[in-house]
Amino acid sequence: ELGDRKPKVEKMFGLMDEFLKNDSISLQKDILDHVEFTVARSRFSFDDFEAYQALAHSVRDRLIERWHDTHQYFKKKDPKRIYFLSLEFLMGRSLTNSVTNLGIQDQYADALTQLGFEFEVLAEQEGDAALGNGGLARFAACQMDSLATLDYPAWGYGLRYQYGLFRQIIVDGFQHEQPDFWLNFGNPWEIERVHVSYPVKFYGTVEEEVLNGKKCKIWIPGESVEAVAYDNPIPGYGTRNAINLRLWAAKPSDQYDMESYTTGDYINAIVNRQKAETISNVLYPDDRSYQGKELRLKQQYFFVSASLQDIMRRFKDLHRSFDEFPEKVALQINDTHPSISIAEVMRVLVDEEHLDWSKAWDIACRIFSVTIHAVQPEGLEKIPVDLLGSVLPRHLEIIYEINYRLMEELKKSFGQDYDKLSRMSIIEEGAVKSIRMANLSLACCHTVNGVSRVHLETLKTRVFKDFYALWPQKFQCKTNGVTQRRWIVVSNPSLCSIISKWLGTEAWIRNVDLIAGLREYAKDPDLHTEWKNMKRVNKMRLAEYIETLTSVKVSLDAMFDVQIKRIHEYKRQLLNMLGIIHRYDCIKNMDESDKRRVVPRVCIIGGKAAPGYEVAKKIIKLCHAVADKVNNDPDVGDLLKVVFIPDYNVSVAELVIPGSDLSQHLSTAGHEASGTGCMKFLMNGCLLLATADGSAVEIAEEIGAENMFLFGAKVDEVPALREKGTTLKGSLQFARVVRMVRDGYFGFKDYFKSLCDTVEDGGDFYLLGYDFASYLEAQAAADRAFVDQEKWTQMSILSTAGSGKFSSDRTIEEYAQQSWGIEPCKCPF
Ligand code: KOT
Repeated sequence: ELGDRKPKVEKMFGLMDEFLKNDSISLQKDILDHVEFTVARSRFSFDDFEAYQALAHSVRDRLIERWHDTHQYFKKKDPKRIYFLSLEFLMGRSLTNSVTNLGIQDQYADALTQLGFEFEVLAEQEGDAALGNGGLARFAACQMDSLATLDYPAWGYGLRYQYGLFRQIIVDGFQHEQPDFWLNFGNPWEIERVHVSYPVKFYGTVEEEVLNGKKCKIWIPGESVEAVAYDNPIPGYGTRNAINLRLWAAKPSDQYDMESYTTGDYINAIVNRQKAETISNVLYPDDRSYQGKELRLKQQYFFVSASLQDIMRRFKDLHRSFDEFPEKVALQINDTHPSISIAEVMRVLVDEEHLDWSKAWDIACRIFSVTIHAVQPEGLEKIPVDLLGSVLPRHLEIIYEINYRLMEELKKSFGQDYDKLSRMSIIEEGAVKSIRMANLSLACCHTVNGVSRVHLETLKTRVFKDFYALWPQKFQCKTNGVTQRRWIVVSNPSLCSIISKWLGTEAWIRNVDLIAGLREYAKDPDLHTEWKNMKRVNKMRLAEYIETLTSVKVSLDAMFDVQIKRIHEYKRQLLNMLGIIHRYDCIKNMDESDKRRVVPRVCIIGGKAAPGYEVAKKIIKLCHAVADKVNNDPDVGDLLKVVFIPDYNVSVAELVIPGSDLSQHLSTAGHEASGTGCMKFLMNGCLLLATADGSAVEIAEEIGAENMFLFGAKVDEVPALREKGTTLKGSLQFARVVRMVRDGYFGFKDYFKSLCDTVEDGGDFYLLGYDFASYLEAQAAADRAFVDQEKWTQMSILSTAGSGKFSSDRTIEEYAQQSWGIEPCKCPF
């Protein structure tokens, strides 16, 4: 409230420069000012971390400037906006990405050199923002970068966890989890918005009321928690647009447990209040198993309710009638985790805005679309009815009503086919009666997106077969992509310069289709020289990192063979390990002249296992057990090294990917929805050894199957192979390597027994035995190709040249046009 006081706007403008200046001197001054006044250290005495903090704050100022302008412009133009709701965002570090996208990286590098610092060294001071588990969350981060770069009026919404994904430490070869308290030293990239906050309610009862002669329901909640906004500006590249990622933190509400105060229990009342904060405390680390936990449901509703209040407030600022809502708002839900938002929109429109049910449902159906990342029906989220009824009683009623109407509609198409009706029902009967969040999403969303062509096919023909028969037009393919800004420009600057030099332009950074222009030079000896140098320097950096972490020295002449991703049985890190054991066994049985023909390898594996996932943890231990034996065997020397990189995260990926020669993507066909790691390797000119699964199928189409090493059973062969079950025996070679593990060749005999059982004794659900022979052939083909370095380099160039389709810019354009109906809104100044 300013009362009578009038701000002297003109005077204020006069005092401020139009924009912050980006010349070297101004940047140096700004950094020093932040050292002194933000970090509160003397400018004559500060360390690298403090220098990083000051640097980050000066970058943040520049981000905020553009972000203000963008939002003012969006407000003025009022275009249809896309709201991207995701429970997870895996942003990684922000510094280098921000200065790159702002286009002031050289100026900053220069300013720091003048001050006696090195940009890269300071950038290393930053910790990762790891508010997500894996593919789904990194996909959300890449989407934000593309949305900003392509000038779309977009907002991201999520949760500001105090603890991100656990840190993995390895003790005696076993994974241990430690909390990631990433906010310990402050987070310069976020802006706390204490005044942007909304109450979010839980529990309580539902009562009936008569309003204007009409019966209606009101929810009398039992608990209220405050959601406070933390804004994270996301700058686009080559544009002044910067969009917002708004993350919610839980704070006690003033109304929280008022009773305890009035009964005089002051201390306990305060202690109880603090409990509210637990909602946004910690990220769930199991990425695809649902345990029906109350806290998880509260997290989902908490961020959904706050986001929708924010979205509706923004809409109501400019519009009177919800009739216009679908023209101004598109809501994208990242998997079914935010799908309680469908019931919440219905509750607000019907109970609070007093719209008719059918009108409200029509609006909901026009605004929502969903991306499914799961492949198996078992991967679909279910919430026990009792739990939902207790935490969100009104929402449960609404879901029942949605289901009742859905069933009535289905009966019109399918008559009394009760089997089908029960499969399609949102309510699952059974020992634990549950809500099928995917069916709720399918009933409402106008578009259901699969993340690769193979995946969409699985959704249509298996997972959602019945829904596909009814609503084929809802199902769309939006093959994933990754942002070339982070995965080439930021993480592999030498490759970036080579590409720009040979294409004669930097335009590919915004228009990645141009990268195909490299094909023309795939055989050019000069390009080959530059390409090989780039790879060697990146390998050197990776080798140093490996030595620092694991004390293993590796040869730069060896093929760097990498598998980095979450540890899962279906991703078959075990197949990789068994392949390594086979290689080791072969070397052990060779004479010296045979050994001279062996292509030396450094096998690098990295990834986290969910804390309760025993089999995955055993695979990690096996990596270490094998590494111990192999790396210390004088018969082997540089011919084979095995390295497990601990605590795999986004910044580790940025270091490892540019230094890899070969990358492995071994999922049993039909199990990887898409895979996005493979796209990052592809962009960086690493050759792919992969099954014909997820996006690898499309990669083969783009670069030619002859430029990668494909192996294994095909998607449509897998079910029949499984049928054969116990009669299906792996090769003798397979039996031999499994036996080595069983017999304790690498120690820990009893511990590994159950791991061996998963691929033998009639088990082998993921068909490691069946695929083993073909896997070894693909590995042999990779060895042969590596010997011919000219050929290898050519394949590498063709991989980068063919990676254009896998930019998230393409993915976002498809979403914008086919699902959201939005247009770019470019800030003109
Ligand atoms: C999460 C919950 C249930 C089922 C699956 C998931 C899931 C899937 N989490 N991450 N994913 C991955 O998402 C990526 C982005 O779409 C895909 O590339 C990858 O194949 C999925 O495994």
